[in-house]
Amino acid sequence: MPQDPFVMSDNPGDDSDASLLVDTRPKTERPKLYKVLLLNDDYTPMEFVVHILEQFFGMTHAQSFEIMLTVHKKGVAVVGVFSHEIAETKVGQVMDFARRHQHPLQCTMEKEE
Ligand code: TYC
Repeated sequence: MPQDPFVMSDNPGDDSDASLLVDTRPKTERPKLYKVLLLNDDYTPMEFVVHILEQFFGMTHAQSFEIMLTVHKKGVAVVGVFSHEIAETKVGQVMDFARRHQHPLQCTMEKEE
């Protein structure tokens, strides 16, 4: 009895009489995350960098000092991971503050893969 609309298929797993296929894929994308990076230079005072990490990234003095030393020794460190908007704000705050104090400190962001 092929294609009789009132008789269900006998074959298990056969969708031929199903009227609805449910799409179970989530409709929301995960927000992309961005790493905020601090770069070393030879001129910005260590205490200035520590202050920035406390002020703009909510770190304790001990955490700030540790990250500052990592940047000083390795050249760069991730200081936080944020949404695009927050990362952009942090980079702007750091660059503004450094420029106002005439230090060459560089702060950038990059997409986390
Ligand atoms: N290298 C700097 C100095 O010796 C200190 C420093 C640390 C500068 C971290 C920038 O992101 C930085 N005064």
